[in-house]
Amino acid sequence: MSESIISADLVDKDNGARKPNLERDYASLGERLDRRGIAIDAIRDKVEKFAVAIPSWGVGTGGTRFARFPGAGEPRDIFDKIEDCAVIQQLTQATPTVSLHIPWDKADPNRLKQAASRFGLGFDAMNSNTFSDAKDQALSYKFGSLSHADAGTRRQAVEHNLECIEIGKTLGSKALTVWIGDGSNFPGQVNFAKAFERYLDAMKEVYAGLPAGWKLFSEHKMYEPAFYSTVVQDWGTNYMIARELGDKAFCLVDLGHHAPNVNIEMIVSRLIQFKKLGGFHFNDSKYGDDDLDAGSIDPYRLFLVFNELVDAELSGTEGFDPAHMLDQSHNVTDPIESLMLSAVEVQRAYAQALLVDRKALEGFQDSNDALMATQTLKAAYRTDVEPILAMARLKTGGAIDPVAAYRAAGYRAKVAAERPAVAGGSGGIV
Ligand SMILES: [Mn+2]
Repeated sequence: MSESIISADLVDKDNGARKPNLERDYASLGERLDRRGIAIDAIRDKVEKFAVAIPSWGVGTGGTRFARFPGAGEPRDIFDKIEDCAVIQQLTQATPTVSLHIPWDKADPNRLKQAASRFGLGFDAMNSNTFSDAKDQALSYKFGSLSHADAGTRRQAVEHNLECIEIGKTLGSKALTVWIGDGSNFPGQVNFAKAFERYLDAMKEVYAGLPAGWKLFSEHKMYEPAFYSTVVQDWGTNYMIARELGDKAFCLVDLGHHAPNVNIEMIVSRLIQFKKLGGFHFNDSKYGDDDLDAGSIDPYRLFLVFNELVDAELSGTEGFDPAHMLDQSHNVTDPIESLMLSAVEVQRAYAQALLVDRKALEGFQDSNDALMATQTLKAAYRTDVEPILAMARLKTGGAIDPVAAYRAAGYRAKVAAERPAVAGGSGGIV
């Protein structure tokens, strides 16, 4: 039995007050879904099994290029971060794993494993960092890492990735995510082809170090911190990388790493079709890589992404097993509240996508009935699935209203007293 940080009595009491209304809402929605030929319990069962990983860096307060305003009770180290992640999992029951960032979260792997298992948490993908210089690092990444012109710097970056794999092996992780800041700020600064060739050669060395059963995720991003070109700038380049490296290499899609208006759901479909979709970094954005809470700006886009995922899931696409992770920066909200609600938003998009009448949709597509085809998607999207999500949480021991239970528990005030404010800390802009 794993430990609970928030008092189970408090959660029970809060749930008890909300349960009668939830049961009525669930029954009413169940009746309406039944009329559409959908069994509500089957949807709830799937939602219960749906999980999204929490990034360790997400529980700290983020920042912008201009400033970072630390929040009260911020985690001081990875062990505090694991406790915050345990709170998110306890109340949502949707986030059973944590994704670590090395070197930010570097600690004795056995101690890390012990700290997480206390709360029943596991570890998701390991994230390497060659986009900033670690303390006492021999060679700088100012002008790149895996694509750097200097062989010694590339070697150092490869070794760092191999070290992340080693740590991950002890933790029970099964994937390495590589995102690099490599690129250029000025035309002519780098030779595009040579830089990409150096990157591929370096990644081949990292790939060779993958243990059996592991996956390697490469993450594309069109700009920032390099503002003229990046080495892994788009999904096409990302696909080439995954193809070049081999069967264990997949593309990771961070929703914020595209130009405004790009059709991300179509990218997702392409990567599924060619068996190279590795997983997601969920977040939302208005202008660039804003790292806002999932579903906060364009929930319909999130739904459309899940429409593609559910389509692949239901059609039994071979090898389809994408990783789900949040990747956000919380500048003005309590990160725990944002992450709880974001996990729920991702679940919501999944539940809505499960409601799409796929047989009807196919018929409308085949008969070129554009209006009814798009209305079929809208009918699923317009359905308020909150009772399904809340019932899934209640059934698995979470909170019907995670934010209300969290606030009632006074967790933030409690940790603010225990964790004195520290200067600096790592940002969350990745
Ligand atoms: Mn990301």
